[in-house]
Amino acid sequence: MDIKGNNISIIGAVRSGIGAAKLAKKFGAIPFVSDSSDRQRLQRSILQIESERIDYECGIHSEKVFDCDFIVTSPGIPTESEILSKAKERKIKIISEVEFASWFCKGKIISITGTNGKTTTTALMAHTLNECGLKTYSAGNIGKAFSEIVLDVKEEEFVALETSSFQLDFIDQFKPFFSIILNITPDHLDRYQNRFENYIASKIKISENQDENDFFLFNADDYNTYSTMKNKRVQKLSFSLKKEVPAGAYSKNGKMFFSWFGSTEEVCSVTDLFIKGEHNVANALAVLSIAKTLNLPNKKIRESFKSFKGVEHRIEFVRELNGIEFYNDSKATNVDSVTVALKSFNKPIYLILGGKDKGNNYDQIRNLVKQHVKKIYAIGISAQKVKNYFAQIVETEIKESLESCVITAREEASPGSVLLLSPACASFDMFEDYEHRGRVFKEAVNRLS
Ligand code: UMA
Repeated sequence: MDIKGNNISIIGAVRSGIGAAKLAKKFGAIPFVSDSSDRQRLQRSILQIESERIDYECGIHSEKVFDCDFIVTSPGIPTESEILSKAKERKIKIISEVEFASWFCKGKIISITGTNGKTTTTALMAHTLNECGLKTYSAGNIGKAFSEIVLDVKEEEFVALETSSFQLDFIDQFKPFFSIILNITPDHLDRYQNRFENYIASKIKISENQDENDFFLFNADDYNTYSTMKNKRVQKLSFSLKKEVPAGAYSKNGKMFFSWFGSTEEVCSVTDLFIKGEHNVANALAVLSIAKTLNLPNKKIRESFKSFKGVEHRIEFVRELNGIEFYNDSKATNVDSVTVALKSFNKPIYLILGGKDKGNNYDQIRNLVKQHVKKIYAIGISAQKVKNYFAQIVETEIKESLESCVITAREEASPGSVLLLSPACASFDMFEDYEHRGRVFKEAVNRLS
């Protein structure tokens, strides 16, 4: 794609925005970065932008944004935000940062979306393919902008790209070699006009440009992942925890199988997988489907499943103190993820819940909370909503900070129980992002003596 001499306005000046601006400059375009946060909040970004001699503004989105050939937007900018609405009114082309980066990708993209399990699957995918000798980068929503690594990727190499619905909202020609939808349950409804079908439509876009040379892998146990799929050209694979599939992977009687239109082989046992829980078996089946489609050896796949120890902030064990175990599940930004976390323990749980609510309905975890949770500590701007809902079922206390939750839980919890941060909400009311929230939690836990 020739962008030489193009004026490109980039909205957002953190990971995606800076990555895109540097990439644009490298290919001879003239980037202009605009971020509505103030200078103080963007200190680190500004240092980078200035050192690259890239033009920028902060604290405002001025008219200058519209003086461009097209806009590259960061995933954190809501589709209905003032700046993007105005750009749409003026008929300026808007693309997402992953779309932009994909124009320069020489290797093959494995794009992974889904409401839950994206990060673990992306990390396991990169780990497995690398262990099998295929150089694979991981990028995207997992924490590293695609633009930052795209030029490192050689033709014969792969990128496991965690792709959120926010990143898919403004794709145009984005064409992965493998696209994967792990599952779709209601999430981010505040960004999708409270309409689940809009969120599904955003996820399904992952495959819209794929053709007969590409593969679409869906979850045969989750109707939403394939029901609205209209692409007839792409080759379809699926995975299932419940039934045999014609092409793809499934689990049966504690074993994982790969099938390819009539021939089936056993690849490994469920117990080979170090990371626990049924949800992780499903994630591993997705990885296995891709690894076997690429003809990778069973022995290496098995070994990589054994050696993969999981990802930070996802039911991450922090420490044990006086018989109380502390777990960081800051990545649980929706009710579905909390369901998975609550099912992963058979010990009494002290649960930290709350933050920036995205339209949560807690009915789904009502019974689980009743069965497993001893007490809830409610935090963030949704603390009162959490208390209103749960106080009838279990003791619920509003707390001002994560640190005070940790200190109180340490006093109140008895040996043999778990303190779990699994907030069901976004973090932006109190923290920079869920990773920041997880780090603050771990620091508080590690300070206990
Ligand atoms: N901003 C504006 N104008 C606006 C609104 C926001 O300028 O109208 C600015 C803010 O002031 C801020 C910047 O936009 O400075 C933030 O943009 P961003 O949130 O997109 O920041 P990035 O660092 O680029 O992070 C994004 C993803 N963030 C989101 O999707 C919210 C990161 O996913 C991702 O790792 C990163 O790109 C690299 O690809 C985070 C996330 O929370 C981890 N994702 C959500 C999730 O997992 O639930 C989807």
